[in-house]
Amino acid sequence: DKSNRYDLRSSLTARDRVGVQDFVLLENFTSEAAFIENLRKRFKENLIYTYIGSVLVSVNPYKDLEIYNKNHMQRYRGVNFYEVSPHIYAVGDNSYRSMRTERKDQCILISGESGAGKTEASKKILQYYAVTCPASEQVQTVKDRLLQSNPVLEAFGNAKTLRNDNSSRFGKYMDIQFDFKGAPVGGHIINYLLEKSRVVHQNHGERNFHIFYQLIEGGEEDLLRGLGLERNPQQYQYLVKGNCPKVSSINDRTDWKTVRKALTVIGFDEDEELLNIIASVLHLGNVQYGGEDGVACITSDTQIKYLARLLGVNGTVLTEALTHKKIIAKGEEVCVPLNLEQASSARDALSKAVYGRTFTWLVNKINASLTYTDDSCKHYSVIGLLDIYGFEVFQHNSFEQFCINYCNEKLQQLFIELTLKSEQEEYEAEGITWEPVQYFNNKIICDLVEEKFKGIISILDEECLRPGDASDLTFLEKLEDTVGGHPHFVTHKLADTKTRKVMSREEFRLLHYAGEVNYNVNGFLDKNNDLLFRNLKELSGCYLSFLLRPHRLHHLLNHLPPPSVSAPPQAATQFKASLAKLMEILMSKEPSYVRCMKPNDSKQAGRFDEVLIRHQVKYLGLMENLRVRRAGFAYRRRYELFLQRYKSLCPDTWANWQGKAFDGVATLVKHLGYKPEEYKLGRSKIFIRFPKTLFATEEGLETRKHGLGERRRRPVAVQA
Ligand code: AOV
Ligand code: MG
Repeated sequence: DKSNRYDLRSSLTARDRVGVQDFVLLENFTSEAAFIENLRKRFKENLIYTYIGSVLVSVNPYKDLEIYNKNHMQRYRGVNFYEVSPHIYAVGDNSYRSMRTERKDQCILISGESGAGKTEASKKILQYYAVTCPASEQVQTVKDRLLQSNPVLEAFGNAKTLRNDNSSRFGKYMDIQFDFKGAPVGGHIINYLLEKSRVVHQNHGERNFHIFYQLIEGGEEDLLRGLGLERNPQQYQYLVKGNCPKVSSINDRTDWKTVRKALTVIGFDEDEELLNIIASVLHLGNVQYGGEDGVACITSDTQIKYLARLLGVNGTVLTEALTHKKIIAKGEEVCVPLNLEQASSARDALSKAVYGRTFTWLVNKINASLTYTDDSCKHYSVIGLLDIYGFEVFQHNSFEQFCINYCNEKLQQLFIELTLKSEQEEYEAEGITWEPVQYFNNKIICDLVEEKFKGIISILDEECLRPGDASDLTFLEKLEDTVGGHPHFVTHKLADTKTRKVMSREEFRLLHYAGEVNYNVNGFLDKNNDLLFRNLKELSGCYLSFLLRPHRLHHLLNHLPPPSVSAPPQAATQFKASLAKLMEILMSKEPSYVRCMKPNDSKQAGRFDEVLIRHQVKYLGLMENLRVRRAGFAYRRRYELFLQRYKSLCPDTWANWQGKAFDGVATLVKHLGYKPEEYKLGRSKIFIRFPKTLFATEEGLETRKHGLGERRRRPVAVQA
């Protein structure tokens, strides 16, 4: 639909008000101030999307914009980037078209800090495919399931944090599989390290995972009675730690209905058992200990009764497991009583393990429902969507933030490698000389975290495995000894006086690409070990086996570490390995990028906090990105497309150019009077060095359209 096309001309005429839709068209492209001014202008006009070449920059509007309806989706179908205003749909469509025409797997990498809009962006892309891709009846089921997997995973894997009311507490990579006709026929999700500690503890102002509140606020009377739950989140120890049962932007009751429905669409027939588990975790949190001489005993058996019933386990066995640990001494199994502290942490460890495994199980279940069963059509290509937890800094940062921020560091590394690499390759492929651009490479920080033997994770593992006096503090000392000299690592002892004032003796500070974060080492060893006492492990095995029909049992058991034969890899090492695998997956595909930004820290619509934005522009490397893009040439376009657009400007190409597109373009630019330093002709594309050249050509097009009599010259054209 050509009438809808919002192209360079309209951006030209309205440029003063709405800025440029692609930063490469900025006159003063090295000026950060000009960059931010362009963002601000557009943001004020509700134009939250802007390109840097093919990278989409998005600023969270914190309000619903009327740009996501079906008409909008249709407008972006099969249309080139420059012909319509920038949009997340354009990125989705572009990847889809590349997949179809070049038959190459694609991936869309969405990055940005916590609350910047990554999860929303990934949902919009999925919706775009669900609406615009061809579909048979069977495909419709897959589309529905793909869409409905979101509310389910968000209920169990998202929570309110201080940064974001709907913060993803797990990383998610989703493949959407397409058949040869381009219809989505299946999907597959890989989840990364869920923040399990949230099940048992929340910082002030934060909540547990949404599902708990949804169940309590929205669950039907009968259901709650059956589960032994009261309609009051304040009753549950696991829900009161953050002192934040309600969130104004969240309606737990309606969300509950949405989740229930979504579970049905996915074909979930065991939601009763699933809810039993969720309720059990709440009951488990209310198990209180008392006791003398340091020996823990359970003070009331109300919870045990519920737990025994809900989980179908023997109450006595459960009580024993929550107050004792089994160890092997001299080849024999003995039961040792736990003290109060040990017993509470055993209880919490059980809750975390149960919740974590239930989450994994849920993902597997969704994957099973997204598996394409028709064998006649095995050939598909995929588009992968990556939506991870964003970079985050709190007052108190722990092991979880360490993992989350490390993950962001890896993703930034990938962005740097691939954008620079692909740009370089394009110049090479087109036979044009490449001029390198200086940029900060965060590989040095990735190495600090993950290097074999001497990276932070290795040192952490070493302390975790070391028998004797290993503790969180000895871990910190080891860090000082090993990486103390690293330019991106600081501790209280190593800091200058100014930094020392804002650091405790239990912290180490990493100078991440996105900012400085102090990590408190308290709990690092335990969280990395992620151990369950033997008997709890056995118990949680049968605990969860209840959830599963026999034929599915093996599936879950695969996720249980083998009972203490050899120690499983530590949490951080597992995470590192899964991230390495993720990078491999992403490298094998053709990437597109969405860089999300947060306009303010108060989740407010219309507020553009320049300091905050400047910080993000810096660390996302957007200026470097732009400079690389502009290193030689601001603009490039395939000969065919360039000719088609501007042929009317030259009498020789106007009517019907019969020759090669290359020759047509050569004739055209000669006629237009392009100077040799203004452009280069590559193998398949014309490269234009300055935006003003292109603006002048665009202006010519406009003048032509309005007739030669009424030449409407704009300031930019005078400049040009
Ligand atoms: P995140 O995924 O990047 O943070 P979200 O996608 O959850 O951030 O966005 C946070 C909130 O911002 C959403 O709940 C919406 O209220 C609002 N928002 C984001 N994008 C849009 C949009 N395009 N239009 C309207 N509102 C939007 V995290 O998961 O915390 O890293 O870890
Ligand atoms: Mg998110």
